[in-house]
Amino acid sequence: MRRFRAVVLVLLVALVLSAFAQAQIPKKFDNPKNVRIALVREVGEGSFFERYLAGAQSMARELGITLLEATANGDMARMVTMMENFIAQKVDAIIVDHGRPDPLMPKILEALDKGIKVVTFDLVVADDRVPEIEQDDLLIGYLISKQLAVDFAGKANVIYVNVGGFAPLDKRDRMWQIIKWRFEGIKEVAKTGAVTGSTAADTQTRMEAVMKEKPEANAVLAMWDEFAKGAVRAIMQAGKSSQFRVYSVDVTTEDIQMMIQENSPWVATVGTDSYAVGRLAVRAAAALVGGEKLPKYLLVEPQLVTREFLIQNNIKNMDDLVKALPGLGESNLVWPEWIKALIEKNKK
Ligand code: SR1
Repeated sequence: MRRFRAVVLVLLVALVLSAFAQAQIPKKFDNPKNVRIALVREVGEGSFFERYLAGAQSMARELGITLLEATANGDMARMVTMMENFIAQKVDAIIVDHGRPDPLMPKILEALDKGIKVVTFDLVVADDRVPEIEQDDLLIGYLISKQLAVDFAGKANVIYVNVGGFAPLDKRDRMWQIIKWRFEGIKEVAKTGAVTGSTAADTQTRMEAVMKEKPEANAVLAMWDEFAKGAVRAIMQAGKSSQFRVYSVDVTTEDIQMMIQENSPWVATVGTDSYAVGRLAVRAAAALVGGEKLPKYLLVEPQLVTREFLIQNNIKNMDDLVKALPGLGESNLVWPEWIKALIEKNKK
């Protein structure tokens, strides 16, 4: 009996010690304000990226760390300079957000060499030390392209709005190519799109011209919500809502409001909540600084959202949508015990 009690006691102590060890906040976070994480972004325009940044800032606030943010507005040379500046400042981690691998890779390697942790969002990096966050863009491309093909029973004349050179857009494009191969009556009658800094307005102008050139078009597939906004405005202003159905990627409150408005041709979108993605990016960077080993691929699962679903469920904004589709809420990726403990500690 005495032996049994001793064994139970040892087990209990081990259990308590292991829980304590798991939740032990790394020394580096004794004064979390001294942990500096840089967020270097290629693109900042539009409601997706505004919401993403708000999410990143909220996570930094909860962790009590310092978030330094810089946006290159599409200028790759500027993005490289921003990386150099943050490396020179000896930040603890850098989140590299979009951008091209060729110019950025040397700077990523330099950062790693100097002990700076690196995580990317929407940038493919051939280095096992660098976790990549993405919204599972192959799945996004598949879900939205398939929705279009099935809704149109395999026959549509599609204006495709997308551009190459951005990792998420390239991945989505792969799936569109497969859907066209599978459904031969799905025709791409025109392709347009550019990322300009005023992408929605410029897409609207492009779309006005394409609609005149291709009067047979009856669908739009837009691989970014900024593209979709421009296309929807052009269609509605031309009074052609009944001729078109618009399919897109991303979802924000602004998108929801455009989808539910009367006569909106915007019928479906596939996306995640970029607020949760921004939070994940900062959490992942902090976890690396705290010594965690993360998986190479951190995929946030996207969801299909239709106009019909929004209207039926009286959804008017992202808060309503997350309540109706909880899978869109906080990501369950990268939650080591000590991060939870740090957040709790900061609440006191
Ligand atoms: C210019 S790239 C735009 C895309 O980046 C993010 O992946 C968003 O989903 C957006 O569609």
